[in-house]
Amino acid sequence: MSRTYAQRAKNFPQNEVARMLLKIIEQKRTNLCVAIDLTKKRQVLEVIEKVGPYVCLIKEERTNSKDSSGSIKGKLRFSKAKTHIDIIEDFDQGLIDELRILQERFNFLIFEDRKFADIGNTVKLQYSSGIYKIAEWAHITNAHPIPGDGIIKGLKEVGKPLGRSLLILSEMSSAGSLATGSYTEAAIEMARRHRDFVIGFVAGRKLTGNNYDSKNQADNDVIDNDDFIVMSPGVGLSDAGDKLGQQYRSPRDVVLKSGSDVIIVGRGIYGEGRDIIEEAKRYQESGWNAYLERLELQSNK
Ligand code: 6AU
Repeated sequence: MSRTYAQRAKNFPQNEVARMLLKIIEQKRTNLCVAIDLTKKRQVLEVIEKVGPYVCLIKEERTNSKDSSGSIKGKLRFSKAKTHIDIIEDFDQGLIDELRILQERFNFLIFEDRKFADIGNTVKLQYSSGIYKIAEWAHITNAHPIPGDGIIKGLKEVGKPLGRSLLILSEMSSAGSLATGSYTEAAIEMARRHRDFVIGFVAGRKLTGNNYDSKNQADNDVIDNDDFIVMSPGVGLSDAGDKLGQQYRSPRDVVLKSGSDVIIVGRGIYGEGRDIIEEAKRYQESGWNAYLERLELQSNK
């Protein structure tokens, strides 16, 4: 748990997406994933654009350039955009093309939160075909473990040749979730059986891995075969929840106390009346500071 994101890249020799993600997180100093649950193409792109200028300015900052007011702009705000492609009313290939352009410009990965939940043969078709062709453009997607190993095998047949990766939903942030106890344990076991495709979990806390903090560099060079990237939704700084069962915790709680790696934030950033740029900055700082605090705590042990 004490290892930096960059050091952990070696724990994912089979998953380029995991290594890319850890590298982006470290380079841009952000563990924030923005969840874009909006129904119009334009809205989706506007949210990305609003946060995007900070990311662009990081490139300028790297070369030490300044904006017109003479001040160096702040660091990037997100490393990963999370989509729900099937809620977009005016979806077309143009959206995917624009997403790709923004992704290259700002250097983030795309996570399609599809929550697959069917038998292997069906999810294979849902992942590769239909209108959305998710596997063609999403670096990461997710699946419920409820159907058993077949769901991972089916998705893997499509995604692995394309260099994609999968997260398993082993816990949920909503009140009354059934994904607890032995269900969560079984989900972890399932992920362990498919390390060549599964890079982590959607969960509220760290679930696996060696938590040791060795002072011996040789120990730290050993690959931790049980390391998974944990991404936590249900993160909010201003609200305790919504009217439909969502429950929020702070980035500090999620990253420092629960050892999660990525905070997933949606309405906390673009909800009504919010200043998207300011909120993205607030969550990025909060998530990153919690991570630094975690590293500090571990190294003092
Ligand atoms: O910050 P919010 O509440 O506006 O959005 C949270 C996002 C939504 C949910 O579909 C998603 O996180 N989510 C997930 C994911 C990421 O799989 C799992 C879960 O247990 N809870 C949850 O909110 O896009």
